[in-house]
Amino acid sequence: MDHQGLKVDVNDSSKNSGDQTEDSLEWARKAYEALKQQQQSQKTSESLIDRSSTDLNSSTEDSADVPLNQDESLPDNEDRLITASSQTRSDVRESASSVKVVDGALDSSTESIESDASVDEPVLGDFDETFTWSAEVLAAQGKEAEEISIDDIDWLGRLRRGLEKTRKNFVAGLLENLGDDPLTPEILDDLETLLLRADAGVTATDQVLDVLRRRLNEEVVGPEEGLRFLKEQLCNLIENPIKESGVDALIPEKGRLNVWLLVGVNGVGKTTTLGKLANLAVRSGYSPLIAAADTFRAAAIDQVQIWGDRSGVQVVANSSANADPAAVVFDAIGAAKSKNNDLLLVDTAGRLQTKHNLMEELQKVRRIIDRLAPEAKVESLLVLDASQGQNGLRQALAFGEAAALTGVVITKLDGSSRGGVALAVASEAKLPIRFIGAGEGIRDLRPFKSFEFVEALLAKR
Ligand SMILES: Nc1nc2c(ncn2[C@@H]2O[C@H](COP(=O)(O)OP(=O)(O)OP(=O)(O)O)[C@@H](O)[C@H]2O)c(=O)[nH]1
Ligand SMILES: [Mg+2]
Repeated sequence: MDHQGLKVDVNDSSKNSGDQTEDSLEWARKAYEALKQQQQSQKTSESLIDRSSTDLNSSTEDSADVPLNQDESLPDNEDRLITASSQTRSDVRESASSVKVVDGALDSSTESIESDASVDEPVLGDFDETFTWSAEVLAAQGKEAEEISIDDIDWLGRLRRGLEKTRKNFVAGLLENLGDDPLTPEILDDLETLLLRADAGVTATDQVLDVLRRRLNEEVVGPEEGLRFLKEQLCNLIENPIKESGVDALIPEKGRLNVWLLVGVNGVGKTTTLGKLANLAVRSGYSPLIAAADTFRAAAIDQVQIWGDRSGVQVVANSSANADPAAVVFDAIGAAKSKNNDLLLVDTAGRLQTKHNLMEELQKVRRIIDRLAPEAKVESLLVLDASQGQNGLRQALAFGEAAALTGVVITKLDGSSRGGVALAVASEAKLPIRFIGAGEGIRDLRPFKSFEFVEALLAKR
């Protein structure tokens, strides 16, 4: 983990903790003020846009709810979402009212798109403990107080809330044991139990404990340093597969077609993740297209269509009974090429690894993509329900062969006490975690950052 850019070193042991708290608070206050101003100027510019669009086209009714890329002026816009470029409100509006592709047929009506994405639009909350914690996490990643966005703060709050259950079991026990005294071998034994209980898996737990025990053999380790060192170890472990992949964050490559397949067992959140990704992509200035390749359940197409509509993203589907998923993907690639979409999100049917024919179906989809779009950048993302913990992971690993997995999306971190499964994903599946979902809302998904995850997992307060 690179901490060189630290603006506020929350772990600087040369400072006494009173100074640190003051520094962090001061930084947080500055950030809060900057965000307040940002929100204010955004409101003003929004009302200006609204007024001018009403003047220009008073009959346009479908645009009011379309997500707006909030802070185009922000320098860290690219970091905030999954991309570099920004999108104007009118771009989004255009895509929202453009041609829809359903059942392989073109429907050029500009019917009103029901978009409720803005229901989740983050607003600046109070200057409270959640805010100061989130600000601290951002500061520790080297951000300037003026650089952060409401989105950043909002997400960290969601992430921390999402990990509450895991934390309650894990951190409460850990801190109770740690107390004010230096680490002891007994405390490490307890930590081992806690990690296993949080579903971190045997491999990851052994790895972390080995390093901690070795350190403890060499010197006395105080509780603060113990916690810092533990966080560092957990971060390193999760980062390993990400580093090995050579790609820090999964971002669609501009100027070429990216195909992201979402695969996994039944009900883990594939379709929901696809809907959230489509929204994130639109907000990030991409032009996504959705392939409804879950032809197994009749209702699946409707579900995908609703998600597509929420972000104004077109859906390619074939509603005839027993439609071949590979044929849907075939049509979708054709549509994406002709319309210059840069990201094709493919929803697939949930399946168990024991269903041989379904696994073959997945391979067929993969072959079609490779044949039809050899130039495309293909990602095969395994969607994993955190609440299923290790069991889910084991089941899911069997996907590896058929789907040539390149990464993992962890969903349902909210409400799960098994957030530690992220560690098992890294150490056992050796796959990079790319996104995490912590809620059912359209914005409850973000690119995975190990530092933020570990901080949220081990947040003291
Ligand atoms: N709490 C919570 N619920 C989620 C999350 N992601 C998905 N869900 C819920 O999980 C349920 C299943 O989600 P789907 O997206 O339909 O799952 P799927 O993998 O597509 O399911 P199949 O297509 O039937 O295999 C829905 O009720 C979602 O709202 C999450 O991050 N948090
Ligand atoms: Mg689904």
